[in-house]
Amino acid sequence: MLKPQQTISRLRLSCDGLWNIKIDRENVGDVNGWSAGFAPDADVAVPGSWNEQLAEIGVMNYIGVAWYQTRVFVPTAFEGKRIVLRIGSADFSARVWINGKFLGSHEFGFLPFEFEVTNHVAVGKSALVVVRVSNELTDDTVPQGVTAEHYIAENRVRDETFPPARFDFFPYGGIHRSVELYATPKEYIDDIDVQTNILSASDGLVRAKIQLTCLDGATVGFRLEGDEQNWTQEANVENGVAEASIAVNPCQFWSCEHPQLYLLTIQLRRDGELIDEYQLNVGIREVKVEGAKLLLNGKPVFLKGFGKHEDFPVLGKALSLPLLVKDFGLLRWINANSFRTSHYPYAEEVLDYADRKGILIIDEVADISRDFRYTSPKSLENHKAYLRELIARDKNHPCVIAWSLSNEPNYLAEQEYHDGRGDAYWKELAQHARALDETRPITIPNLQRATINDPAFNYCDFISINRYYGWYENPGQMDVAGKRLSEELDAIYEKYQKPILVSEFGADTVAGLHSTTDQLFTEEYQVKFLETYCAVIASKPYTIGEHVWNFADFRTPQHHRRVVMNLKGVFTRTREPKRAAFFLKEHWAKSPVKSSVNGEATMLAGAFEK
Ligand code: GCB
Repeated sequence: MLKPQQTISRLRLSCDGLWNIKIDRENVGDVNGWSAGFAPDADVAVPGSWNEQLAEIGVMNYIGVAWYQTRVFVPTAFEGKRIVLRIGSADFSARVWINGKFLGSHEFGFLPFEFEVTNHVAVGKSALVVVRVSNELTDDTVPQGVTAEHYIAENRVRDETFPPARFDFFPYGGIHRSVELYATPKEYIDDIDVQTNILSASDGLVRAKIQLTCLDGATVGFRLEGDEQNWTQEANVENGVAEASIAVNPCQFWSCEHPQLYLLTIQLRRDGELIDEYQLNVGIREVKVEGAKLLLNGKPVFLKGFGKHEDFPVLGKALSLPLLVKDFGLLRWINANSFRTSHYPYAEEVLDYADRKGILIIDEVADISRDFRYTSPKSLENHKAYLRELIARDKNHPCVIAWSLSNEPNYLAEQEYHDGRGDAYWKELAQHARALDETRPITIPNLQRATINDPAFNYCDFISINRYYGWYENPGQMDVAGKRLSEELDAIYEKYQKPILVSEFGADTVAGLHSTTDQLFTEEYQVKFLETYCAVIASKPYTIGEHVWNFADFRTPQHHRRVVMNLKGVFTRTREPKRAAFFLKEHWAKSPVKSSVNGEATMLAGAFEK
């Protein structure tokens, strides 16, 4: 799915701003006809989560339906064009109307969706947009939901959180990313699929496949612009498709140190006349898993970074550009080269920025703590559809180096996972992922309770493990923790012979709390925890990276083990550094020289672009 863009043939109109909201606790909005407009309860900022923004009207912990509305003036410049309404994300599902006309629904959170509205609006007049948003989740949704009834049925009252969630981050509701009305020509460029290869030290290849809504008789021009040179090609449209293979020489490959982007301009023409134009940044690079290594452009790369969250006071899960710039500045400051979009796809603006800054991204499906007692064929179907939408959105980003299909399945160690059902599930999902994108490795972060016999490991190109020895187990005993981590890493490598990323490890830390002895929650203990893990990881030739949990403190549902937030951040929620930040900055400044599996020393790539 192409992001809206302003070009010579396309126009964009932001619908962000202050909208109206009406909370629908009794779910009566449909019968009361709110889709045609309603008397609001309050104003609400879009993008924004309703929770903290409107806490004072009683929606801080609200799980349910809320109706949004705004009026948008459709400019006369949109006359004669195809007009589309696009919502960057509405969490976790939405139904949309324009001028009272039902446009459709979207079931997945954290992903964009759009509807053509050409025939439902009048140019030169305003249109009423109504969106019914729900942050409810069920057994079949991605991610799965949990209710008080589940807790009782499972006899696990002690695990209860409020609001109920199957995951350890706050289930914010709302329209979290930008809403736009955009216009394209009636015949238009529908999709672009770019793949790149390295042919030699100075030769790169860009293969572009363009989907068009017009059939034969049209041509497509391709122009690839480098800093000093341009390459052009022309192709005929056949059955709605045009393709080009552009050899780039001399080629600057995209990397962390030098994130070179080439600007690809696609022009659709008929009889020499320009119909539509779209531009895309292209990074020429290759990612591969070979033996026990992760290779970027043929060189081993060691991932230094974090699991993150989209989370900030008042904003909730809303996109904030100042925060984006701040976070990338901190990543650079701390010498990180990567992060995982734990536990859901982040805003497209984040990936655009990572392309520019040379940050490597593991892009995660919002499937969290999947419980196989509640997993049905419908769940798998939804999971596959989610992955399809994610890959369609993010496939052209050079920063995306891997797909994470899920986080920590088998969280409750239910036996249904290990009786063949887990294996069959991942087998089918992994096949699906590879059919959609054969160029990127896949992984599924494992938790210890799923054991080293986790069926997910069979289908991963590299293994990811989330570990908390020294925190949830062996608290205060980092010597025991380091030993257990070391033994487990060896056991996993011996069994699977695949490279391993330690994709989570961390300790809750109250900024400003200190101790001379090993004491949970102190800044010193967080440093000792991270030092111990990093030393073990560095001693293993088959490890390909360390992602600390978490970049910053983040809000969670209420639970006796959380003080409002998960405090495992290396930065506080408002981005002040804890002591551990200085440890990591120094540790990551040394690009570690690790002994490789077959004995020779390897200098690892991945220092931040200077
Ligand atoms: C995990 C989860 C993450 C939690 C973290 C924790 O394994 O993947 O979502 O926040 O542990 O701090 O418990």
